[in-house]
Amino acid sequence: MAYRWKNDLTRDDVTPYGAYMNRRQLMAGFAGVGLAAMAGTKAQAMELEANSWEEITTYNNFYEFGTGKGDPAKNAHRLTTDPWTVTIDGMVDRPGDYAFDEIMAAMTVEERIYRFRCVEAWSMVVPWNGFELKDLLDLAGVKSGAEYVAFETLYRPDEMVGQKFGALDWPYVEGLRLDEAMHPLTIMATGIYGKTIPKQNGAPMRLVVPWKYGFKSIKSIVKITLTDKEPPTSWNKANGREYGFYSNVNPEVDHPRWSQATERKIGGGVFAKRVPTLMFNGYEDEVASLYDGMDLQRFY
Ligand SMILES: Nc1nc2c(c(=O)[nH]1)N[C@H]1C(S)=C(S)[C@@H](COP(=O)(O)O)O[C@H]1N2
Ligand SMILES: [Mo]
Repeated sequence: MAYRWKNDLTRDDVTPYGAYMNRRQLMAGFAGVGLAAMAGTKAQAMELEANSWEEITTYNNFYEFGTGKGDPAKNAHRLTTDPWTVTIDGMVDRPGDYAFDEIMAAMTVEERIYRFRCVEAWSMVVPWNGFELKDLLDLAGVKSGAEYVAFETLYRPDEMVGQKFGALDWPYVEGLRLDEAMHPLTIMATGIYGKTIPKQNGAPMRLVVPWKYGFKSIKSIVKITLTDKEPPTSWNKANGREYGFYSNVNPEVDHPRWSQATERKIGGGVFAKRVPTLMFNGYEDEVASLYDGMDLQRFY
């Protein structure tokens, strides 16, 4: 069953690139006329527009292919994604190597249009295609006593040119609490705009946790481990004071070096101004209860 949530982003919010450009030109035409009048409803509507294919696939963070925003689009073509195997191990009933094709045959892929908020304070809206992580974990069978899920990206420096440099400790690793991993909003994305997910976006399979900062959404996953201990995570290892395990989007908890109260929407055009960041990135109704009683300043 498709999970229903209070979603304000529909297929109608996904604007084809051409129409999007026309609209930007149209907005530019208005610029001198009635800025104040435009500020209300129209600016609000713009906020919900999905980003273009171009924006989503050329402005990336994927340090395995370089640290520049344009590096992944330039370098990721070297990555071999077929064949692809995902090892699922640890506290599961059916540990083993799962072929990507075998996983896909067992999963139901659907579209999820989600806000995506990087800890660097930029954001996009992405029409993902994917399946619920819960369904994959059920395939392997989570044993009682498991409390966390650890994820690992491929380590293959021949193809991932950034891995020749020490920008991060390789392989990239991430983790979730089991209840976060089982939440119906948490997906494994295998596509964007109904097409196979591009390599720079984490082919063939990457995590998407829409209420957390983007770095939690680990790309090109080759290993998933169920464990009873909080697993190490790449950015926390790199700088634990700045990046915590939870990393829930929270406008009230600033990064030590910048405010998280607002964000810059990629491709905002002439009206590009920072917009307020939403608690749990706008998914508060769905996920706040996961953190009942937790001090969100302390567990950042
Ligand atoms: N393996 C891996 N996963 C990663 C990253 C990375 O460098 N390596 N960058 C993260 C960060 S910081 C962000 S913001 C998102 C970017 O996803 P996108 O390029 O699809 O927008 O991927 C995340 N997943
Ligand atoms: Mo990020």
